[in-house]
Amino acid sequence: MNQQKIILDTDPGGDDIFALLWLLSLVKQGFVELIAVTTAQGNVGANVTFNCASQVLALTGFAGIELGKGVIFDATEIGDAAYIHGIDGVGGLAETLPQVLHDYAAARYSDDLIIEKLNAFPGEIIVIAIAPLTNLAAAETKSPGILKKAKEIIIMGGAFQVPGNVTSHAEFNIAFNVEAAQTVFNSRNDIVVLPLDVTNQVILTHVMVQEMTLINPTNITGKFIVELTDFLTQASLTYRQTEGKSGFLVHDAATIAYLFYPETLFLRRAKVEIETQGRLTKGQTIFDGRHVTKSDANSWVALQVDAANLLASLIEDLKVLLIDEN
Ligand SMILES: [Ca+2]
Repeated sequence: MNQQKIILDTDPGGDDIFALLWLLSLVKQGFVELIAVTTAQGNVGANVTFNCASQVLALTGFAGIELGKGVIFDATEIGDAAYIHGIDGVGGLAETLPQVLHDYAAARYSDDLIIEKLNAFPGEIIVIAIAPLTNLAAAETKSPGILKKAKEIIIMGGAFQVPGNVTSHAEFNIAFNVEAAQTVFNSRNDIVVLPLDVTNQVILTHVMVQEMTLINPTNITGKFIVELTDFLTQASLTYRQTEGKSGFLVHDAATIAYLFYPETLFLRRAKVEIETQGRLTKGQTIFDGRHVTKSDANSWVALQVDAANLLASLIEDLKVLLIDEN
């Protein structure tokens, strides 16, 4: 089987964990070779996202996967998202997870890892970025042209025809480090973008994950998924993210759907620009929505989603992680 080489750039907890678990399920099914997980500062601090990713890898039997530590960016005007993801990124559930097996102090920085792997496998690796773009931009700055060596770059970020989630106009991953976002969007002409326009419609619920666990009710990964879903649901309701529906937005998982279930998404060719200055609009992602010739297009932007089938695909694949090895 032709395995797809992937690097996941991520800032877990929260919905990142669902994207990571979905990817690990595809590894288990033989569809993916996960080259590295490069953690990023974002939802919570760099050491917290590193430890969280390590614990999820240990939980699912993938502790051997190399983990990068996030490049530090301290000039952000946007606070982290610990208020929604908990100070450990997983709503206090970190204590229930296996020990951290990767060594933060000894780990390599995520930008160095991205540079090394893209040079080792030019044109072969898909980079999935579901965090602020600090690591990718740092790699591009250190080694200009390096991001062109990826087979494809897929980003969860931005808000085009819907409000933002950190300000009225800006989405978190872009707003956290606007210069980094600009660097990445300038790096090539085929960036794939999964913005809030589609991810706002992808609501994972307790009922969905509870039914999933029936395949093996005592499995600890299943138990963790249900508890994390319940925690994120409460936070989402508090911050009015789901129009009152009991569930949470599993934003980052949309990137995995694009790759493995592309029939669930409808994309538009566009030139995406990042507002890096605006007093009220800093961090906004903008394209020309008129039906005119697209000069200098740099992206494919998802604007419609078949959320029911995306979520069904996620649930069916996660079940694979709940089956015990003999
Ligand atoms: Ca994320």
